Amino acid sequence: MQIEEISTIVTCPGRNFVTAKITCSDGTTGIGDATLNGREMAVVAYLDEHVRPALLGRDPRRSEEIWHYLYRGAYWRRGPVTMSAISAIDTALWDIKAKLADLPLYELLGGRSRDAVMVYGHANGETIEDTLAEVGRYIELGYKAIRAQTGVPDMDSTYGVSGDKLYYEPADAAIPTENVWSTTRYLDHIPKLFEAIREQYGWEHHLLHDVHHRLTPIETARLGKSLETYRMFWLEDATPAENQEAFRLIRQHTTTPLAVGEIFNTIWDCKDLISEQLIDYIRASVTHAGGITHLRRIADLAGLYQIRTGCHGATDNSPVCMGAALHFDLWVPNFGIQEYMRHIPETDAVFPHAYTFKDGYLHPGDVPGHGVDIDETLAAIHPYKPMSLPINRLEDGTLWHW
Ligand code: GCO
Ligand code: MG
Repeated sequence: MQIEEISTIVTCPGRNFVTAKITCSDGTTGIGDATLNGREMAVVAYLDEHVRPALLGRDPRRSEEIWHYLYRGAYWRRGPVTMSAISAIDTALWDIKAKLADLPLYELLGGRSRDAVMVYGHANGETIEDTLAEVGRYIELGYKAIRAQTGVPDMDSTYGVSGDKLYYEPADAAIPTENVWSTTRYLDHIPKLFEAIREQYGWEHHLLHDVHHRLTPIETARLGKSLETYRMFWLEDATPAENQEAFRLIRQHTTTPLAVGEIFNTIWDCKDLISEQLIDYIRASVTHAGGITHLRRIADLAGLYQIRTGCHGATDNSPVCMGAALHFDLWVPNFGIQEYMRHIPETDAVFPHAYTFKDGYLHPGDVPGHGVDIDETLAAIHPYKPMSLPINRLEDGTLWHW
């Protein structure tokens, strides 16, 4: 058996998605998500120009060897473009492997370790009152865990706050939108949000918050301390993680659990954070951290240190990523939580899938493979639209972290 064709499908049913599709000589197909928000076409070129020619004719069952062939074979290791391409190929190969075995993917990983996967949804609003109402909506939908974001007074825009409540999409223009940021206003405001949520809804639900890389380490320490009384499930990406040592300082000051890693590509990006126990949840995803083959390696390393998984699951992770992630989550022994930002109905129509939501949990379904398909005819009627993520400036115009 050999790889007969590898194609890339770019579609924009509301937002851009890149999907790699592998067809084998026996007719079996598998797909993987290759979406890199705002840099989609770079991954398409990587797949079409460099990966496809090198893989045609190879045995699709040798997914481990192919992973190393692509990782080492480029000489230029790591980076989001390379790793998104490798991830897509790896996911498609696992999809194929599971279809050949006629089993749901989670069975190949070692079978299920739990009944279903706890997910968190995104409640957000312009004001604390708006966010409170949204938290109530998620509770009614059955969610056990809710991420809460709110607008900050006298700041025109805040990360995580959107007009369209159930579907959040930050990539909003071809040339990056410019936002303005004030750490002082933000730090004064956020504890009030969680105080209000606990006051109104009590202590039954897990609460999460994403800072989106905007604070310094000592500011993070302060925020973590001020949120301790509200028993957060996690505080996410509070400071940029290129400098992993920064987290030592945060750890010395607060017991609020920390989550990092949605932009990480490899085990090397999280090695020190994990081995020094500087975080509690690792956010790496199937799509950006090397597919199933590499993500399970990261999870196993994390397991040695009682760090649990909390995979990135924003709208830019396509339903193909979500399906694969849910098989991974159902298996992974040190599972923590899965992010679940709902896709709009147009996206769901292009990607028919077996996963289902019930009472705050997702289940990947039991069909062979990862259970997600792509309707190529429907995909073709939604052509690619150039879109970028915003940038962020301080009030004096200094470029900051978005
Ligand atoms: C999250 C993320 C996203 C990112 C997005 C960028 O926690 O879900 O921070 O909202 O901003 O994935 O492409
Ligand atoms: Mg995030």
